[in-house]
Amino acid sequence: MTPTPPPLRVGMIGYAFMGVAHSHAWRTAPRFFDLPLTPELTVLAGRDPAALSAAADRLGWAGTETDWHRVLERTDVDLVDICTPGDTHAEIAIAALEAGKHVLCEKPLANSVAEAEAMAAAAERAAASGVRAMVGFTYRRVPAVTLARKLVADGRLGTIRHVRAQYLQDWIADPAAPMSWRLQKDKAGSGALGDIGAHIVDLTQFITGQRLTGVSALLETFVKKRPLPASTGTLGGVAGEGMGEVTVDDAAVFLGRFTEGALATFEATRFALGRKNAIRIEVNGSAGSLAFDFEDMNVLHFYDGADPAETAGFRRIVVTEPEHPYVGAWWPAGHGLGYEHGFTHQVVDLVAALAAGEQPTPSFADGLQVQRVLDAVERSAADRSTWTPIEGES
Ligand code: SOE
Repeated sequence: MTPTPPPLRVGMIGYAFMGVAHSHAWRTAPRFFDLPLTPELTVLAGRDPAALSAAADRLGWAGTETDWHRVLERTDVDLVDICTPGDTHAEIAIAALEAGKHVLCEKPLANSVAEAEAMAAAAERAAASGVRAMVGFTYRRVPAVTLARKLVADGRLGTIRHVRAQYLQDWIADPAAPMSWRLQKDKAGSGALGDIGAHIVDLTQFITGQRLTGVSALLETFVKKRPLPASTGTLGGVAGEGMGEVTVDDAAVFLGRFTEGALATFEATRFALGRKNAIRIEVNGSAGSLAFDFEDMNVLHFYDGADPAETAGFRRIVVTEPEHPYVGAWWPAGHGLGYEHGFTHQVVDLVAALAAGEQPTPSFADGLQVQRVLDAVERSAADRSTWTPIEGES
């Protein structure tokens, strides 16, 4: 019998949508992948004792703490997984790193550049003693996305000319949709921009291997007040009575330029009726093109400019074969993966890096760089000096 690899004892803070996704990943990863460390779901933290204990039972956590500071004090915790709203990330992550715990932190890294800088600095200090920090830009680990990056790195696209990225949802398109912490600046930092725009900033940089050098942006809040729901729902409802003020953007649109000169357009909105979780990325290079849509997440479209004109066309690669990234550990060829698998792959890569004593990616420094892009978008949108009105229009 092969011996069980040593444990990686996890303490997780928060158990809403992301907490559920992460719990599933911690439980599932060692059942499908040969991991060098065995994740143990040691302790779950939250403030409401009854709801916490019910969540711990349902999600498979051995113990609970109603104060996150206690998780950091525990000697039976090796890694702290932060699944709380953005306003708590910096405080928890920095304290956890200073307590010698590895950290996995949900995206976006923080609510401001200043917080993200402090987190990246704490991560750098901790790395000197082998303590690691990673930010959870999960969609990098969708096999079709990982394959897209590989095709670019292998030179199959040549020089990148255009990047087109959209993250489209519609869960608040209805003005009667309830208030959520995701719509409050003090909790979330920004709106569609940070919640979903951050993903496409990270994904386009990940796929192209380049970074954004500048942006020009528009932000809009279409619905300024929303009803406070009687109870919290799956997307972080803020319970109360009457109406609450929306203090973040509902939609973000921006242009960008990448380090090697590619032009880019970005769109992040939760008002695209009919689009549920449409992360659409298209990359055009001198030798080929790629197109991906998360609503058809097992597929990557690739156009090879070297194909003879007679048969050239986008080929639809069904990314479900054992040769594709991560896929071989799952089902027989052709059976497909879903939203939750990205989180499992995130655990797989994180555990591998920790066991090897290496820096997992994306690092807090990567998270800080995305935060700087988000900040530049907000500053650009606030500065109307480059807006050029059309004569005769108001
Ligand atoms: C809500 O817009 C949300 O849950 C994001 O917060 C997640 O990061 C994304 O994966 C799905 O949509």
